[in-house]
Amino acid sequence: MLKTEMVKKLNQQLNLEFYSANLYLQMSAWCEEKGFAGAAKFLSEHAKEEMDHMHRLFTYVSETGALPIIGAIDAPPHDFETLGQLFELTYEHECLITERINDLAHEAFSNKDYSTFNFLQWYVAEQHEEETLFKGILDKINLVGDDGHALFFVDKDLAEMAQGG
Ligand code: OFO
Repeated sequence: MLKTEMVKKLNQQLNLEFYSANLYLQMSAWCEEKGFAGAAKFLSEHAKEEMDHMHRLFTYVSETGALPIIGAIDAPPHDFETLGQLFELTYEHECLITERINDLAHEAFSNKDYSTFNFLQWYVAEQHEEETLFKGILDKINLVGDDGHALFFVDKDLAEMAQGG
């Protein structure tokens, strides 16, 4: 049985994961429109992963006998300056998610809610991976700058990364 406050916080996170999915899906549309087909594929695949993050929380809240609640999800931005700026935002967003997960883990631990603390460990590991992944892409883009020719190859890399899951 989860504490009311913990249910509320887990539901907030559930909705934030929904937002992450929408954000990346929306970003994929911008990339597609600008001709970055690889980045579009990568981001739309990643949006599916975010839906998985959402579902895991949904199932956990439900299994503990509480009610998962889907609220109003903020509209993500749909206009970006450059591919670099877009990936800058993805990295910032992942850092924000990591902070939220850490806060949740801290809350669970200090309330001796070891079940939730244990459940959150998957997210702790996942956030480490996601930060590394997005930082790597951002570094690559920053390295080549606005050189269209080089960006073409970065985009090809992203298509391959999407292929590999
Ligand atoms: Fe990208 O990790 Fe969930 O939100």
